[in-house]
Amino acid sequence: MIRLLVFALFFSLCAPILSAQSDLHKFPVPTAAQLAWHDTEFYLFFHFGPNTFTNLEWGHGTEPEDVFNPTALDCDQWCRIAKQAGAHGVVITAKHHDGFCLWPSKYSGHTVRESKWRDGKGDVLRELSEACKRHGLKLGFYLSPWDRNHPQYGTPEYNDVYVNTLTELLTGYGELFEIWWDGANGEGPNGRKQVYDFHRFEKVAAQLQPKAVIFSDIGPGCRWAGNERGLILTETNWCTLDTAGFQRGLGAPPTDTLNQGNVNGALWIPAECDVSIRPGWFYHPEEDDKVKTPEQLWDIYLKSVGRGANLILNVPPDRRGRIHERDSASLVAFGEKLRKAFDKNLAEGKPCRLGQGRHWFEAGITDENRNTFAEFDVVPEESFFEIDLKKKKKFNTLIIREKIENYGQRVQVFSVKIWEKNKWREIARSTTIGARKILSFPQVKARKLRIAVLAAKAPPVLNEVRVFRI
Ligand code: FUL
Repeated sequence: MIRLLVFALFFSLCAPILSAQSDLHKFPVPTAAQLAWHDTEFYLFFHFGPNTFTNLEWGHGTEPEDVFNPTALDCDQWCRIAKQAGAHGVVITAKHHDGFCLWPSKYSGHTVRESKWRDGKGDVLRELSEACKRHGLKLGFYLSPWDRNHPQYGTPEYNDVYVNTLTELLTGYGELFEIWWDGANGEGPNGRKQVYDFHRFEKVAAQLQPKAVIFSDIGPGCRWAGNERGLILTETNWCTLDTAGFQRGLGAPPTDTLNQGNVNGALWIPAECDVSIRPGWFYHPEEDDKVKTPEQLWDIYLKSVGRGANLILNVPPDRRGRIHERDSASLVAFGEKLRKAFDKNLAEGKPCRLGQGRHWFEAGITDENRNTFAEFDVVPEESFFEIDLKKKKKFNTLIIREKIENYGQRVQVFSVKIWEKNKWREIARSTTIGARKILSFPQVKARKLRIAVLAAKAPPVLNEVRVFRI
């Protein structure tokens, strides 16, 4: 029996039923900041600092400040390319493990201020944050807890230093969408290791930038996806995770758990896939011919964003302080492919009905309006969405979204069928959906298609289906 079918447009009428339903299922759900983060989908990562000039990946922290000397820094160029690539934001290494600060921090003696660059008056973060505003990109900062330069590293005072530098970043450059804490934790200049006061860092971040999502192995905002290839490795990706007993770095959950999440995880901590467009995170001239192709980027996109995660793609600026021509060519071509691929939604505004047994209901999930949605029971073979494309059309890709807002993630298995030669033929089957699923299959030609949920943690709530020929 149909439990409920609601459109948010009639929300006021249905609200009592809706809340009664929702109370039945106390699943973790995203916060407002996490919802906005899910919609940010794809952004660029900039690893930039002394390593760019010394050809290292992990600087020692002893590099003279003068090595940092970009000859033609152009953050507008970075942002233009990010936009053309289809990215919605950028994250930069404000400080990597070598401790060098790309801004003139009051709490360090190892910063742009101590370098010759712009006569010690430069601030990369200022230039980037202003460029982001001009180009309509969101901004995030990577602030490495591990610091191989700071004299107080390895003592309780370093936690104060970290809080102070974090405060500078969170108060000096406008609104941030993400704060990045990597898991590496080695020794500082005195051979000492640090015990980080992450609890305090989290509190400071929540207070100063409540809309920023914190990335780390275990969140709290979003989680590392367990590999640096940018991939959700299987079709399954739960936005929920259990973190009790785990820590960042060596004490993190196993990488396959980070990749798939926990089906009944207690917390909403969705996956972010990180990968570099080159073999290294920092720029190395000898890698100029190892830039990933647009096709490789597309494959990564489908296996990260397409599997409900976010994608952070590293594009390291070179010694001029510009994105290298090879990288930009690849990114621009990828961006074009992305725009073309999802340009024409064949299902837009087409009739979509929810069928269950002999009952049919109109379902507002083809209207490109994320606020309309439909909730239904799982009754294989009897309960499904049917979309009528009105004419036979060729297609090979679907985008499906669950209404994670208020409802969380529920679908465990779903299938897609088309009406062909007077019967329904299954053309694809997959597992989780969550924030989004981009489902590809060999091209078919059909007028009608059905999406049925075969297993779910609770009555599924979908709010969007789009159909494409890519
Ligand atoms: C890791 C770091 O050790 C790498 O240098 C890089 O920044 C990567 C994104 O995160 O933890």
